[in-house]
Amino acid sequence: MKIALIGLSNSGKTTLFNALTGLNIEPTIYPTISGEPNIGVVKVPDPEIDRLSEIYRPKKITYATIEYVDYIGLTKGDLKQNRKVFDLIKDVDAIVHVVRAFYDESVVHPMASINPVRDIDTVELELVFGDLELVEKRLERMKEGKKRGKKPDETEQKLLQKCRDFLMKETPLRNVEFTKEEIKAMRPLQFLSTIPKVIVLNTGERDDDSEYANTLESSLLNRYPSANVLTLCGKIEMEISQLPEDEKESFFCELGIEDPVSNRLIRTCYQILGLISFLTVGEDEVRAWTVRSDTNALTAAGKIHSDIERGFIRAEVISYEDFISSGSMHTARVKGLLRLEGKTYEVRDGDIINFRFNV
Ligand SMILES: Nc1nc2c(ncn2[C@@H]2O[C@H](COP(=O)(O)OP(=O)(O)O)[C@@H](O)[C@H]2O)c(=O)[nH]1
Ligand SMILES: [Mg+2]
Repeated sequence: MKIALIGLSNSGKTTLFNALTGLNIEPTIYPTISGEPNIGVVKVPDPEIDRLSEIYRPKKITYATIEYVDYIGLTKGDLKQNRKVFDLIKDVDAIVHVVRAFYDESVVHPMASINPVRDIDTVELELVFGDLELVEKRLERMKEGKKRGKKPDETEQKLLQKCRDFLMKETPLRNVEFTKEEIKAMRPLQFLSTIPKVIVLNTGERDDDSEYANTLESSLLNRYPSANVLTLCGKIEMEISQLPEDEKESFFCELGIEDPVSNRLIRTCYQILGLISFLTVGEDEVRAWTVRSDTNALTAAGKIHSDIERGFIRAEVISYEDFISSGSMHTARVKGLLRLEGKTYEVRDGDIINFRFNV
């Protein structure tokens, strides 16, 4: 899974990137407008994999991974500059929009004042403008093709016009209803405003900041009922992420933080993207596989290897809970807890699966 951090300059993207990845890229006081993107791959913490690895003691343990991308800030009204960001993030699975809610006079705000609602609307609008440009370019190309005698694809033309109508009204395509066919046809176009989005409110580190953050969070949810909002203090999260493992725990207790932001953000993304994990176990490898929640056994097999999909016979399935309560695969089998499922079986979160196949 790939997640992009976006937002205005100095909203705390690189700070959050560090908190999420444990890396230590220097955050800057002055807005950065060039340079290379920061990319970090982290494993998805998974207690089930930990436990299964203790039981199987495999040669290799493979967690699901997330790739985070952090780049320059978006600029209001500068589509040419923003296109650099858009080109980099158009294929990500989710966008995390970092919104500045901390007050700090030593850190300039590109729009000169702290106003999270304005910033959210500004960034959303830039995504909409990016999509609008794309739609218009494609429609223009169709028109030119027609002049040269090429028959335009009417279905696509209709779809593009529908998108344009909404984008002109400043509606992100995420909020528009599309048919299954339309969604399929839209996928290769890589619209930005269809990408699922999490809003991260980056609040300050003082106690009175957290009260402000709570009020802000509820007013945001009033204004954008379908938004996914996560409130955190990037600066503190980053400091924690740089601590040695054994010190982290006590720090969390001290600050009353239940869970590091990296875990909370991953959970939120899995939820909004409708993702689940199934597991494979053995002496060679214990591994988590991330799939969409509507995945059937055949597609899950293909995720591991196309040969397994092609030669699929049956999936031998047991839930993680049933396996743990049995103590071993042998006992589970004797108790009849292992099920044989066919190609159309809908995989559930935490299923331990052994695919039987023949090639
Ligand atoms: N006081 C305070 N400063 C922060 C916080 N998060 C980020 N900053 C500071 O804001 C500046 C810009 O942060 P950075 O992560 O580089 O923002 P970016 O431009 O969005 O990548 C840096 O000086 C950070 O230390 C925060 O929660 N509180
Ligand atoms: Mg940065």
